[in-house]
Amino acid sequence: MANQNSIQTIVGAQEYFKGIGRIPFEGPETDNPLAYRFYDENRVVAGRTMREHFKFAVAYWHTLCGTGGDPFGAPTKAFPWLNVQDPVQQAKDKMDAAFEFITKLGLPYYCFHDFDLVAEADTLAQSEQRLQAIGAYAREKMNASGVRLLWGTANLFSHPRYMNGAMTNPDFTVVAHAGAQVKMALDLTIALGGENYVFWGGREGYQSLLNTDMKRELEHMARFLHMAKDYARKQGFAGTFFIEPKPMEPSKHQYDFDSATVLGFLREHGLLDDFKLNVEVNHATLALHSFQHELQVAANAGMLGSIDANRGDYQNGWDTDQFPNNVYEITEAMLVILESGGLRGGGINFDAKTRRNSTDLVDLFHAHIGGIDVFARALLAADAILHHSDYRTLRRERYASFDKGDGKAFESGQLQLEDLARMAASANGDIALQSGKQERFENILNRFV
Ligand code: XUL
Ligand code: CO
Repeated sequence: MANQNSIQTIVGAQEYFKGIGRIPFEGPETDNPLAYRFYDENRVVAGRTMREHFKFAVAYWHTLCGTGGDPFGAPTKAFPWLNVQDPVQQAKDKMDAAFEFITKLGLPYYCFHDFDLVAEADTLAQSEQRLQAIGAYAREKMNASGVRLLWGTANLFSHPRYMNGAMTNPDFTVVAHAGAQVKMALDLTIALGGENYVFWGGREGYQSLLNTDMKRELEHMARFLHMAKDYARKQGFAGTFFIEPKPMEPSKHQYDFDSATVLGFLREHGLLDDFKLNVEVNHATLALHSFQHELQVAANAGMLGSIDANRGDYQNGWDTDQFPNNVYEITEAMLVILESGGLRGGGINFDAKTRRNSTDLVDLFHAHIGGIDVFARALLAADAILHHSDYRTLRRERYASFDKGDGKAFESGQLQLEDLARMAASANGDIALQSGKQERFENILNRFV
């Protein structure tokens, strides 16, 4: 990855993060706040380097575009790359800042929505011209830095035209417009060698069922996804499509509620071969699941594609998108990821924002360094739990009665319900209680975290 010299070639006309160089790995004992303590990109854990395990990505929307406005107040962050008003020049300045930032962190990937890169224009044709201009610039930056595109997506939720949905809008003219936008976003993603493409349905859902034909809207969504997939495949896109589940916000109820709901939808509509899941921490908790649960549901189906990394807040019930800092929560996640053989096609995208009052540019570094180190630490802990503790043995032992005899016959489908009745009758209610040992399992986690 880029050393100090190559960083100089990537910094644009203006250096935005002055005084900050390539973030080094210095180990757990360092006092340097701008160093990694656990993320040593070349360190091999469970057969892969940390860099390969995670495929960390910077999220363009929060990190380059999120200036801290909220429903109660104005933006707080004066990002210098937003100073120029001309949309294409502003987009180029922003991209200079993005690549300087990603390269200084030493991360391999980024992710974007179409109109994070450059402001949407008044017409589709003008928007397409702008996207092509910034796409060409991105290509140069990617070649110079070696940074790659983990996934692209289209913003189908911000513009007022999408207030009643995009793919699921009751008005066909809006659905068609969404189609044009997705086509452009796919073209751009493919042109930039994007490895995956994401659908997150912020407005694909409803506020009231009284005015909603849910069945029809879901069928429209499936039809739309098939069209997008067919188009991309025709253009030679070999990557994976991800659906990102979320239960609510901004819609009261979103159709992609959680992993189980999305899996059912993909299966019902014949989309399992091309799509996988992009699971986000704070979306899992909004669905009243743990992150680990959502990952496990996806992994069970071989559908764990990618992760949007962040965290929620225990004291409130919305999508706070904070940077991950809970090693215990992420260790539980890394257990699922390691045991299921890793993410399928995707990586770890920091879909997270610094707080509104974190107004220094260096705060963006602190946030990412912290999140990256949490994942690295969690990987080390999870690997140790799997290989240097009796965690797996203890869990397997709980199911030992299915490894032989009648239990094995049950598992392999050789028994009828009448057989269970006969076996239970001969046991005559003689059932020894088997402890679940939850606290012992929790102690193993704590020992390695
Ligand atoms: C919103 C969210 C999105 C998607 C991409 O909660 O997570 O940023 O990740 O559209
Ligand atoms: Co997300």
